[in-house]
Amino acid sequence: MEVTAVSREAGVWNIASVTELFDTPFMDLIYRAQQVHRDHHPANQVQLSTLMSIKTGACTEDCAYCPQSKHHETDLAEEARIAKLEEVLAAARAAREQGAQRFCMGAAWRSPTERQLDDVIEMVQAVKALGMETCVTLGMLKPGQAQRLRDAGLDYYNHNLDTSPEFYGNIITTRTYEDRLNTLESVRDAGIKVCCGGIVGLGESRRERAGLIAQLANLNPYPESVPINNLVRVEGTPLADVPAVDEFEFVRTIAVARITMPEAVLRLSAGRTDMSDTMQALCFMAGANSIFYGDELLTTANPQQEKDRQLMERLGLEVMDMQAAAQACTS
Ligand code: SAM
Ligand code: DTB
Ligand code: SF4
Repeated sequence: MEVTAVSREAGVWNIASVTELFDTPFMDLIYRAQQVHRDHHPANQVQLSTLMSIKTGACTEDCAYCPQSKHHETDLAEEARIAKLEEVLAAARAAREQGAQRFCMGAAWRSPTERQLDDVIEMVQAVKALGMETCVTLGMLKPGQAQRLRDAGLDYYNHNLDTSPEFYGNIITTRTYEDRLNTLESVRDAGIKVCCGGIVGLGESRRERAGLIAQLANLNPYPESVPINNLVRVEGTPLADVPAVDEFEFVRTIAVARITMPEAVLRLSAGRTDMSDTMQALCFMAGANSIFYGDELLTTANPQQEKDRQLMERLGLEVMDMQAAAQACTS
């Protein structure tokens, strides 16, 4: 059976064409996503990133999903200080021994000060010296700060658009969509690879999910790495009681991201502890090819590493060969 054609105006996705993809019968959509996936990536490989929170909680921003915002009353133990270099190095070494390829460090800041950036730069240099890829997510950056991180050898900067421009105001009021786009531009201009995605299950409609994917796919160029998070509903946040998104709708979101951003590495990100192995396998089938690997995300749980190793073995998934993957993307 022929898969529905999708209109692409001058190579640009719009909400209508992305919604059209979302509306495709499930089997056709997954089939098409698998085809795109196999054309651009090794079919049975998954990239592994380990995440560490280097500064937790007391964040001034009011992101409705986030347990680290000081605007919400959650059970989170806040840390006034940034992690010590030795703590970070110990965690990165352990992650490397467990097989992680990239070490991602996250801080609950609106934006870092130059002093804070000094500390992060030391961390980036030390982790890189272990032979790992590095990623940090520190909030908004000015162009000069992005350049400093690039000079330190940073590989990826994570900064999510989170949702569509239309829905964004329901979720965050302390900084604008434009602010986010400006940081992404600074990161791109500095020559750092962009890790940018969003969250599914904030109470958004399918059209708004399509709006997020269209925004990501229309970034020029689109991000190298795209994390798709399933909302972790944390007690005390305004979104604690939002109904979970239908599982097939989540898988569809992965498939649509795969089709619209063929070369991106797509990360099945937060929310995996609530997913069955079967659901995760469907996400891989739809084109996800990266996970956070480690028993914790920033403040919430992630599947145990042993459980992930077993899942990968049962599915015949291997750790991504980064050199081969880079060649496949440029050939
Ligand atoms: N403060 C920085 C920022 O907001 O860019 C970096 C850390 S922040 C925790 C990184 C990302 O984690 C957010 O953009 C959001 O996409 C994701 N995130 C936070 N809380 C989440 C939750 N409860 N469920 C799913 N994703 C979440
Ligand atoms: C991303 O998109 N997801 C990660 C990472 N980038 C920094 C964070 C998920 C956080 C989930 C909630 C928590 O553990 O605090
Ligand atoms: Fe702060 Fe980032 Fe959480 Fe928003 S998502 S409250 S900016 S840590």
